[in-house]
Amino acid sequence: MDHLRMNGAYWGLSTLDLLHKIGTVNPDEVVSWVMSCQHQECGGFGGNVGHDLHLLYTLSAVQILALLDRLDVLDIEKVSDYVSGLQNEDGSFSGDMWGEIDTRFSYIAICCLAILRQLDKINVGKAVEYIVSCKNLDGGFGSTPGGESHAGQIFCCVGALAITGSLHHVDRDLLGWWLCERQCKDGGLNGRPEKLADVCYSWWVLCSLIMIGRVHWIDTEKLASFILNCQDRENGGISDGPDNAVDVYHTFFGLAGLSLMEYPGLKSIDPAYASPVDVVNRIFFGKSRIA
Ligand code: GRG
Repeated sequence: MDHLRMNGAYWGLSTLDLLHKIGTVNPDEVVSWVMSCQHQECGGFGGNVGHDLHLLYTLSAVQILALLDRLDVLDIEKVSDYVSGLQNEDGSFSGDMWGEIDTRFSYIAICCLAILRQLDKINVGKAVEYIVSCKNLDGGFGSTPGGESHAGQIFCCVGALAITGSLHHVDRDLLGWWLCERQCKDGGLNGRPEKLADVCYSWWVLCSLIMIGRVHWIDTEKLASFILNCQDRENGGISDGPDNAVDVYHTFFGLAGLSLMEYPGLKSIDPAYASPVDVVNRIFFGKSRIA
């Protein structure tokens, strides 16, 4: 998991914050490690020290710094130049210099630049146009035009459209129908038809339903029970399904799903930015360390 450590840090630290336990880590140590993963020549971040840079790890680094209210350590110009430089002519985004294109990267770039308040560095209209070109007849979205609808990609497309104020491109009833069909008999959600339920879709599906105002179309009580049933009562973590091995990815997305359902004792998480609501409010409305 070495190459994914930046994501692991985002999942773990966000989980702690949702549990009101972020105080258990030393923020200076985290910030210093995050910054040691940055590539000085262009501003992007790798998944670990000495690893290749990619948009995904760059967003995780920015989200971690925002969580700790330490965006001031960033050279905002440099990071946002790296992100915006990955936009292509047709509005899509590549994930890194090797050029793979995917709507995940559109979301990542848009979310990252919004947090850095640098969205004006890209052609937002074309970015939205590309995302809309990945919409399918079933109301869902795929990774590229014509790609199969998948709950993970739907989160990315709906999230990017929400951040850019473009949700009018979504057919809420049609997409809401496809998304609510993801609830399985055991109460859990799957990512596409005929697949098993997996705790991570408690995030990808649920927050998409929230963003389009159709969350009342699923049974949230049954979903909460499914997630709680995937918690390992001995070590506390959450797994993808009942009785499986736990990991930090499913622990975060399980908890984030519970937070979206206003489970007692948890901080609220923002469905579009995938960061705690108070962090998002601090970035956009509050006193943050960047001017
Ligand atoms: C900041 C929250 C956040 C995300 C960053 C990387 C990214 C943007 C989003 C990823 C969205 C995505 C595609 C999630 C799905 C991941 C997953 C479990 C894929 C496996 O899908 P299938 O259908 O297999 O091949 P399953 O396991 O569902 O049977």
